[in-house]
Amino acid sequence: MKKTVFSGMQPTGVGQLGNYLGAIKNWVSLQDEYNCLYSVVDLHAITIRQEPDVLRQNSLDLLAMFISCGLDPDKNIIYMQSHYHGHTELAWLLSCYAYFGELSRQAQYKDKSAKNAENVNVGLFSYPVLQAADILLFGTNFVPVGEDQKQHLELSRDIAIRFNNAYGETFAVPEPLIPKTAARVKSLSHPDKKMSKSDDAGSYISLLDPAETVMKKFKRAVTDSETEIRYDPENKPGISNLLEIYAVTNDMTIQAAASEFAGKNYGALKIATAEAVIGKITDPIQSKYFDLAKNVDYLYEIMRKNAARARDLGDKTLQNVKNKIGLIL
Ligand code: AQP
Repeated sequence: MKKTVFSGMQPTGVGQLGNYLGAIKNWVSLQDEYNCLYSVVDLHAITIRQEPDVLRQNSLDLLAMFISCGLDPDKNIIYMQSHYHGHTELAWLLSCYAYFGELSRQAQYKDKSAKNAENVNVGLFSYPVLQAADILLFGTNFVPVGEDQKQHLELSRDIAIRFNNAYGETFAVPEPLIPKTAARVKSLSHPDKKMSKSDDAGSYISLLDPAETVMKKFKRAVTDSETEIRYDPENKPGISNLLEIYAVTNDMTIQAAASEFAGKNYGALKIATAEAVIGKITDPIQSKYFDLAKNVDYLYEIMRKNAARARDLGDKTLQNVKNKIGLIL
């Protein structure tokens, strides 16, 4: 029996380099060995105010981006989170097994509520419970994510274990799959922070940036006032970030990347990193994307078909959970 993998991405944009290197690249590598579900988690995105038309477009675009990055929509279940009610239904049930204290300690909640002080809504607070439902709904064994999601995943595990202890073996307890390199790609303008698609455009590489923009952004990347290229994330976060991006984009170790640039200047590293990224994202990702994005009927067909596949899987868990809790089926 193949094990199950689940992961999701918010349609707050079409994806940035950190999303690709920290998550999607690994999703692609898992698709043959596991039963994988990859979701455009639109219900998570609305914890921050979204323009309705922009959200609709971003959701469709992100779906097209998943496929363009190499995810096969027949092999994997690629779908919109909001197309299967099981996510929100299980989230309510699980919220009765999650504690206020543990949710208020989540770093992302603190971070996002500080950034959106005018809209600290309940959804932002209970986001990790919805995430636990996303994962536990399908008997997920592995969750490939970037490092920023580690704390949320711990919470999903705690909820699963708590429920299993109360009602007997119900949920598989999921393990995170966090890549060794590029688990937290940093912002190009603030290399002490992670790269995010909702930050200012100069700080991240969009997967749809044209080659000239990618080159310009890397050339402007913040480094330090020294001249030596070495991997030292604490003291040289900007240079270490570039080395990491260069290494993972070229499928090599950070050590090999650092020795390749030993004795060279910062400009050489910036240009080589930009070229490596351009090589990765322009073709085949962007060329495939621009073809697919035009084919809206095909994207809708995938969405509908795969939501039904997700429903078939998730409904079994949902019924089991309701029964264990004591709801009449
Ligand atoms: N900088 C990053 N480095 C490595 N992995 C990253 N991920 C995000 N940023 C980096 C991983 O991408 C997956 C999907 O993330 P998400 O879209 O659900 O939300 P996020 O983590 O909040 O990503 P962004 O780009 O920062 O979105 P916004 O700006 O909307 O909040 C996750 O596996 C995440 O770890």
